[in-house]
Amino acid sequence: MSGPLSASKEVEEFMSGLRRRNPAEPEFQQAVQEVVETVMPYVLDNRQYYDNRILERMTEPDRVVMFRVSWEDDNGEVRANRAWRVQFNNSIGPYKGGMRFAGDLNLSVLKFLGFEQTFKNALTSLPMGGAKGGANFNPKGRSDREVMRFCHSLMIELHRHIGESTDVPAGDIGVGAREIGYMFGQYKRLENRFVGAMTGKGLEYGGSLIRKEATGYGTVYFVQNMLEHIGDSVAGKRFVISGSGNVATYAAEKILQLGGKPLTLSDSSGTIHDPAGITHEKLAYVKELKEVRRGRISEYAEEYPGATFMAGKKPWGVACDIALPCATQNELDLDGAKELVKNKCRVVAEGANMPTTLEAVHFLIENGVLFGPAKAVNAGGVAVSGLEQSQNSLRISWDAEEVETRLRNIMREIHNRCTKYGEEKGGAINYVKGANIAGFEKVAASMVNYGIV
Ligand code: NDP
Ligand code: 2IT
Repeated sequence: MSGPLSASKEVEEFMSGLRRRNPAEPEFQQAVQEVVETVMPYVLDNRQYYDNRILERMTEPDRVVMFRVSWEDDNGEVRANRAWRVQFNNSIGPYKGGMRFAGDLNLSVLKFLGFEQTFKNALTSLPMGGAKGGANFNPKGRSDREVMRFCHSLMIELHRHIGESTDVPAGDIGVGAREIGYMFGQYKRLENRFVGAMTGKGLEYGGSLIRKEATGYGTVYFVQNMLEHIGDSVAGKRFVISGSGNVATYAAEKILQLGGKPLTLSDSSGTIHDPAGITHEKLAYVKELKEVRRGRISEYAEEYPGATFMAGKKPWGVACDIALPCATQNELDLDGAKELVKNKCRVVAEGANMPTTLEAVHFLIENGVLFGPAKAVNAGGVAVSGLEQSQNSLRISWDAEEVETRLRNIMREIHNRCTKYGEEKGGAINYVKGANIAGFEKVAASMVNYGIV
């Protein structure tokens, strides 16, 4: 190929082909669009990537496994669910990524997550490829025994496709310590081998200290790096946070440790706003509420009458300095972004995967909000999963301080990579561009070395 090519025309042509090949997959199309918009000029400047059709190959998963999970509920009724493992790209290491359980889960969501994971894992610098999996199973309201039977049944098929050097699943929405325990227990039984084929394991059986905290802590470390880059800090800042699960609660914990003030948490029913701030004591209540009693965030406002519960509302209308969407995809739309800008929010950092719609991302960046994309911001979770794999292979465990120091350093390095590739004329950092190009470069260079595979 020769002659000058226009990036915007190439993006348009590429996306129209991708939409044609992947109809009815809006989340996957959205995740690819965000990457291709920023990476195409780099691809045109580095013609080996263009000529080797790297973007075309990177947007096609290596394989997708889809299977039935049959199980029996507590009433003796037979149930059938659908499960998947999307093994997206193993160019730089064994597949790695979480498992999600959600009633409305579908292939489009899992393909977007597996695609994102490939870039995120590359950004950590650890040798991990990208994958994602899960099932259209809603664990809410299910007994422990029902969840156990479901997880055991799922692993009867999944175990054939995973392994410590093949594909290493972990948790995500609806999959926490309980589910990992049931899945890993069944894996070990079927394989008759005790190996690090899953991460996020309990501390008693090969898990890593700080893995549980890692995504939330890493999110706030990334924000700390963004602020330090402009000569500021977390201390005294007001944060709005969505979600009240693993990522949200440990983000709030690290904010408190660094002297910031978390004001909100949410779940799929609504948002609690606590103008006095969510303290360590109140956070301990939330963890117990969500992890042990499996209750709803609305109960917070009954426990702490200074707080209000806003049924059906997202937190973006609450005035803040920094917003952390930490629940689910597309939860922060253009209207939410306008509220944040109106209230002079300065930083938005994605603790969840793709929580911001594309038009909201564009609006925030155009209005001077520092925007941290998921694949950089929330990479601390999978990074500590990578450290869990290393500890399992070495048959040792590091103490909490050692793991957290490594996590902090990895988040700083990811920030450095974003600034290297994302610096605009005038010195401002476009973190979306920086993260996408840095993640792309490592995977793309490996693929070129492998030849046409
Ligand atoms: P959890 O299951 O622990 O918590 C999820 C939270 O998000 C809950 O408060 C849940 O509320 C809320 N939520 C889920 N679905 C929806 C929805 N459709 N609408 C509104 N709220 C919703 O999951 P995590 O905290 O682990 O994951 C949160 C996000 O972070 C996800 O995007 C995940 O992919 C991402 N992530 C997680 C990592 C990890 O290590 N766990 C690593 C990197 C990213 P409710 O209880 O009402 O459903
Ligand atoms: O989205 C994610 O990065 C995760 N859910 C964590 C994946 C992992 O393998 O730890």
